[in-house]
Amino acid sequence: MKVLTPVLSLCIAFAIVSCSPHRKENEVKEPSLREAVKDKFLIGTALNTNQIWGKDTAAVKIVKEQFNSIVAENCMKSMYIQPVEGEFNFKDADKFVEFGEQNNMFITGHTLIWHSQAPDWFFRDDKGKDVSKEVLIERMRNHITTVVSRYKGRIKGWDVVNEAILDDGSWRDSKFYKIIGEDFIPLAFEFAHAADPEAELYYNDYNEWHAGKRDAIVKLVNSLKEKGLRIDGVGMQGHLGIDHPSLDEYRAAIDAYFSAGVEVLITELDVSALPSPRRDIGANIADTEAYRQEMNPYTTGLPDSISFAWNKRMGDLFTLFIDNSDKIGRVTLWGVTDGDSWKNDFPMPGRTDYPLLFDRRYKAKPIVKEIINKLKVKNEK
Ligand code: 9MR
Repeated sequence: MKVLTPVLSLCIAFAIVSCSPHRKENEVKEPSLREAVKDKFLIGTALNTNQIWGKDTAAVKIVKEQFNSIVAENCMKSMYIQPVEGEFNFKDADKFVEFGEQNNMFITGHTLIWHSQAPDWFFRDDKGKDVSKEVLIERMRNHITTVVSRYKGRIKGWDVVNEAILDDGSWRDSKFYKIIGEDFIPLAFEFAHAADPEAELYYNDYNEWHAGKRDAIVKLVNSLKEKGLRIDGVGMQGHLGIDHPSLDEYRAAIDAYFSAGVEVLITELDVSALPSPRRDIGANIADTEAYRQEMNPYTTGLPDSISFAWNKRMGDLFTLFIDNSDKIGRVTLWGVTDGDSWKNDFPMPGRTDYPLLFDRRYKAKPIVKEIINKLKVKNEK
């Protein structure tokens, strides 16, 4: 080996020192959400088909870096997955599950039984009349069994029934309820469990902080348990506004579900920054209103005051979730960027809303760092 000149040796020594861990201490990369959250709860996002198929590369990058759990925003709903009786279309759903497995993510199936986005054939006979109770039960059994069995052991949790209860605690008068009665819920849970006994099973709804709805959901959980059926969690969708509902109402609902013996999942979180045409807006897509210019005030960006209020609200919600992480299994955002959000069209079409953690240019909002800091502080305690 050649003898090194003193000058060269000095240069090498300098290079080693500058690469040493001490020198790098100030340059430590911020952890991502998924790194900072550790095992407090899963942190998830809904994926649309552009993301599932890798077309929206910027969003896919965010999903892989920041989240450890995914749910399909639309492609597993019955009108897409079984548009015609007996003809299943698993193309998007297969790709979605593949994405989750390749990235080592917890995969949730959304949703098996929902009055909305269910194809008409589900409830009708060949003369266009409502089918009998027996026929609808068989259709439910076949749909649930086929879909859940296909992803047995791969999809770890299912939104089995979605939005069956109204804010006042009464049953929604859906076709499932009209034709079968309230038994459609235990039946759905029974069929899902039979198809994959290992999968977690959830009831999922919006406005579930509303006292009437909350008490009815607790009653439902108890009755499923009394029947010996499996229910692991209540999904609180979390389509919220800046100042409504109160954190106390939200906390009371988390406590109530946890006390009923199930875990709480925040399943579809978004916080609208826009004025709301009415209170308790919820998420019933039939409740849309005609566009009004004055209800769409921030088309070119949020004023500082609203941005501040939005940030505070999202921060307060995450503080609540972190403080109650013993009761919460997962927090899932309903989309990656503001541009993707369904809130741009609900409850009024064509507005510009700002409900998610990443902006329209795929940039993390300041709240992302704040949430990471909150998680870091909690980790150190
Ligand atoms: O975000 C979804 C949107 O793209 C669809 O058009 C809409 C149709 O029903 O469903 C949205 O997601 C809903 C979810 O599946 C269930 N809870 C309410 C959500 C918002 O409507």
